[in-house]
Amino acid sequence: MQVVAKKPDSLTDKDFHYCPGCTHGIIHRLVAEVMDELDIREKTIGIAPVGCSVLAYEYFDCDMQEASHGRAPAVATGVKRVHPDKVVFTYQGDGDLASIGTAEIVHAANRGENITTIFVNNAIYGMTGGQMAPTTLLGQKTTTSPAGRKKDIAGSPIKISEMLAVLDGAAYIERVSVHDVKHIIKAKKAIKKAFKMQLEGKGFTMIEVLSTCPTNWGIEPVEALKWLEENMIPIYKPQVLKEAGEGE
Ligand SMILES: Cc1ncc(C[n+]2csc(CCOP(=O)(O)OP(=O)(O)O)c2C)c(N)n1
Ligand code: SF4
Repeated sequence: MQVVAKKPDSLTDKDFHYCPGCTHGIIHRLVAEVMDELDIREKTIGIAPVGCSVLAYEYFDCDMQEASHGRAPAVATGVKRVHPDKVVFTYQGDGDLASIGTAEIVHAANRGENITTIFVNNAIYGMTGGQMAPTTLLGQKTTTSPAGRKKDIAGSPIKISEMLAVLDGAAYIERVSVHDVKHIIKAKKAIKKAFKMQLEGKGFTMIEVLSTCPTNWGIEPVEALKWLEENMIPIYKPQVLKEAGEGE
């Protein structure tokens, strides 16, 4: 029988532990497909975060290193500096990257570390049952904002990609989404471009991927895709935030 679709070689055979409808699985697949297509699996080192994707090291079939809360960019910096010939990426959620790990990501981007960050923004801490994250939308109800996030108490959602784009060391920053096929195709192109730029030594690259958490949003998987489109896209517009040109 002709094989028309298969698991990428850069994913292990292990079944994902993610909840039904969680788009972490789609994002894992896109990263793995890019590793396959660029033929870099044997020289790639991924850094796993704390969060629902803490077990990413079980799923990516390349060398993996676990980092403690928010420290993935610092760990990636060390790994890349010791092994400049390797492709190094971090895979981090918004609770991990935009809160406890804010300092690490800002300074890694500012230093222009030649690493790639996959930043999964689902507007919540998934792993801990749905705490408010810095990225939680105004009015969004979470376990720690049961009446909805209020600007006078918690401020507005932090737009990390916009923040990092102003830093000289950031070579390429794009925000993408995976709520429908059109956006998934675009997301893969962006991830591939980021890895390619790392191979060319261009400096810090980050792809923010808007993602779902049906479990802690308290809605069904299909509804979650719609919720993302209707509520997250207007605040977190998918776009290229930074693309450094030649000579920059
Ligand atoms: C205020 C706070 N700081 C640190 C932690 C430790 N911690 C546990 S899970 C987690 C990240 C989980 O959320 P996220 O990164 O958004 O990934 P998700 O689980 O949604 O994929 C962190 C930082 C915490 N729970 N609360
Ligand atoms: S809790 Fe949310 S982010 Fe975590 S696996 Fe489930 S759906 Fe995904």
